[in-house]
Amino acid sequence: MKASRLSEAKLTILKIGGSVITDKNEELAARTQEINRLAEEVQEAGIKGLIIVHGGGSFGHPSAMKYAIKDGLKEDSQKIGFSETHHFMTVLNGLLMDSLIWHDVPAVSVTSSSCITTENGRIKHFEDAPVRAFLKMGFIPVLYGDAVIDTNMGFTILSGDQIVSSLAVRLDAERIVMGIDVDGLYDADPKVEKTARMFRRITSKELKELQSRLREPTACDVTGGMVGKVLELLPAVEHGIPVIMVNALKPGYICNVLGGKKVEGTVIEKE
Ligand code: IP8
Repeated sequence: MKASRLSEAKLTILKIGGSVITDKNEELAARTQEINRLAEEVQEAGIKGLIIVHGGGSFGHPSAMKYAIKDGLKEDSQKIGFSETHHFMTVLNGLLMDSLIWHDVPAVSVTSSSCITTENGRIKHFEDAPVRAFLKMGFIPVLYGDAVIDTNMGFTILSGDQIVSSLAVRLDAERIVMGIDVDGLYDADPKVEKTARMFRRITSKELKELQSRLREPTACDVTGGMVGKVLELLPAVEHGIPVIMVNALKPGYICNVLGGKKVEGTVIEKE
């Protein structure tokens, strides 16, 4: 569905990676200092027209993996795992919401599993009227990767990245900012390979070629780590929406990029 532009305010969608706000090497380990710093940076940037989407990190992924939620409903014993995964996401979301509101940011949590259903893992129905209305009123909607109902599989895991891409296209966003835990997009995993080279700018065509060479994630991640991320962003990039990948662990980067300043990172563009 092609959406009309939302008032004059240009829309930015900010994804905050699960590996930024949690420690993925431990279960349920929130990085509260990073959460607070990022909330402060969002407040300082003070931009109009912003949606925040966050990932699952060590809150969503371990139980999603333990109960094989992404593979769909196969036996009743998985149901408690669905509930647990969704619940842990609401806990992580609550920590971010607490901090945003404490920092005077008019953020409103929009529960992904209550407004999105998928079909074979792809977004099929997205009740986006509340998100649009919140934006129009000057609120900052906050969504997150979640355990969701799937019309064919019973349920599955929906990544925050697919939500970002879908929202960006539906709402005709001006840009997507991906706050990640490394400096940008590399031709190999920079945490493993010292010779990994970072791209300053890459086109969707080059990205498609690169896809097959990027490794699968090492830490627990049911939605495909960096490979999953770049794949999910392609529809938005091909719609003409640029993606800026920056290191959200570096103080000031998110504030600067939101404020339109140039920061070190990777820009993904159509051409
Ligand atoms: O971290 C996945 O979202 P992502 C959320 O954006 C869950 O891939 C529940 C694992």
